[in-house]
Amino acid sequence: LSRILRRRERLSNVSTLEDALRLIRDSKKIIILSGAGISTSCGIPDFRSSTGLYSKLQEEGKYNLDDPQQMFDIHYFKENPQVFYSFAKQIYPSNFIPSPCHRWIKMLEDKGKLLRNYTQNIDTLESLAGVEKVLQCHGSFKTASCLRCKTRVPGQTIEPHIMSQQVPYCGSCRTKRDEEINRKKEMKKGKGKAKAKAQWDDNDDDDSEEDEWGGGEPGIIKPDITFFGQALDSEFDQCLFQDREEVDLLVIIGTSLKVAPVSEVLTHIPHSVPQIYINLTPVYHVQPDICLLGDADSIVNDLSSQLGWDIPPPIAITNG
Ligand code: CNA
Repeated sequence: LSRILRRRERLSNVSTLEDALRLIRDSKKIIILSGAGISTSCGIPDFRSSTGLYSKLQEEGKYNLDDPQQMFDIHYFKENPQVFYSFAKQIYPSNFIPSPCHRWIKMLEDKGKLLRNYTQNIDTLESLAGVEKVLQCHGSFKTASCLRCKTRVPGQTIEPHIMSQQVPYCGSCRTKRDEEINRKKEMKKGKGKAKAKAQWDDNDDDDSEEDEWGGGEPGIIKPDITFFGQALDSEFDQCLFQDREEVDLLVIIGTSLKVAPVSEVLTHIPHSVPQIYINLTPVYHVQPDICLLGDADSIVNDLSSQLGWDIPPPIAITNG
């Protein structure tokens, strides 16, 4: 509480749209912390809104989940990968066009004001809008990895599986397994020559050879999006450690701030750094200095026009 009171006292003259305009105009090292709310206008539902994915999953009930969050839970995924793959094409980024919010972030970057965009989104629309200083804190569909041998492949490799709702298995594991089986077969052949003819029958057992490889199928491939129960890439800590020394304004857009550790960015930057929260719905578990409630696209459009800044127009997306 004392921290909140100190902040309120320090920012007692900061509570209006004019203050937000002044802060954005004067700041040179802005961190943008963004979430699913900046992509809803692109047609990608968020998680927690009344029309979001969680209520949709609950309403549909077809996946038999105890809790809609299980869809993105790593332990559940390992046991039931087909559930995620029967759903994944609904969130796969294809044919989406960046929103005014994405383009607003790009505009701040072009003006030399963006320190970094920490996005929780996995849709890569920031990159599509041309933002370079972006950290995809929860990964993306750009790459995918084998849960068993950790081999990483380009995301396009599993696109056909996502579209046809099939679980992809690792080609690299398969190759390693086949090589191992062949190697053992060769060894046995060599040994067999030196041994008495009566023993060879016992050695010719493919199943036991597979078991020695480790058993089972090749690993499941999972898109490199962070599931509940998975740690964030260490790049997140490194960037935050570096940026906290430089940041002069934190702008939080379109997030419920319910997912840690990204939600904790607010407490990891110095208390002296002002915070502006732009969202459809208010938050009660944190106290940003300025809350601008409403549709994020309309708010950033409004802020820009009042500052006399032009948000870049949508980029033409061409197939291929
Ligand atoms: P969330 O918990 O669903 O919160 C989204 C917030 O955005 C809510 O508070 C909404 O009120 C708000 N919101 C929705 N529409 C608008 C709008 N037009 N203008 C302003 N605010 C709006 O999602 P978070 O991002 O907070 O949670 C982090 C999760 C969501 C991450 O792990 C993401 O990977 C995950 N997610 C990402 C996407 C995506 O990549 N587009 C989509 C759905 C979920």
